[in-house]
Amino acid sequence: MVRSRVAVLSVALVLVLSLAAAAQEGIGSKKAYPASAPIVLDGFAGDWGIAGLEPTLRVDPAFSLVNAGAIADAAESSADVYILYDDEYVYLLANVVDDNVTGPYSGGGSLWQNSAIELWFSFSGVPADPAQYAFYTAEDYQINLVPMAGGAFAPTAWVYPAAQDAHNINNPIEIAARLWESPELSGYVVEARVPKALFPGFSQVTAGGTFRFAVSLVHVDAATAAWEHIWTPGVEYVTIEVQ
Ligand SMILES: [Ca+2]
Ligand SMILES: [Ca+2]
Repeated sequence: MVRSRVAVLSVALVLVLSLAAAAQEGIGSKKAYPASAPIVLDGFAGDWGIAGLEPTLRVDPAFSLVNAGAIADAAESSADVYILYDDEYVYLLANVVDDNVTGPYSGGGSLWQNSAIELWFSFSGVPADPAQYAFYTAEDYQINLVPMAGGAFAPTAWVYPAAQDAHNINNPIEIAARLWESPELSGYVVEARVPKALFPGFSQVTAGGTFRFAVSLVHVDAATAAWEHIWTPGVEYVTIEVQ
């Protein structure tokens, strides 16, 4: 009897684990690669050499967690995020689909209310999830990249939480962006680079290293102006393996 109960439990556990695996399918390669050529920050991704490469993480309401508002489909809000690196920099690229790119706010304290891509890095391993600001060390970051600020096209990077404000002096994260439109979709591309020497922990982005990472998008609903938010994998980190 005991044995069969164990067997049933094992089958149930395997089922739960396969469902969890299925829920993660498509979220991306969870890998960061070395840059094979110089990256030029110009809003165009042709220099990234990523043709045929799966994104590091992908955000899509088909499998990501919408934890504020309602996001109907990938045409409303979704993104492909890539991470490359070399000895000096960690390079960040996001191709964001957004049907209402907007940025009325300026100033770091309110930039998170604009259309944004939010990149959550934990190099310390201390915070249990990216929302645990109280447990952030000097090696944990939220980096927001916005194409618009103050109501105009003004690509801006901002580091949170407030304990990391020293990283916002003189804008050490260089950024470029480009708004785009196709007949069916609209959105933006952002490229940025983080200087490893100025950001403790980023030196772990080197061959054989690992770090914890998550991505979220801020979307402002086109009809209601509601602030909406979607996460991959959720309000939690995934481990990225550096190639
Ligand atoms: Ca470029
Ligand atoms: Ca919506």
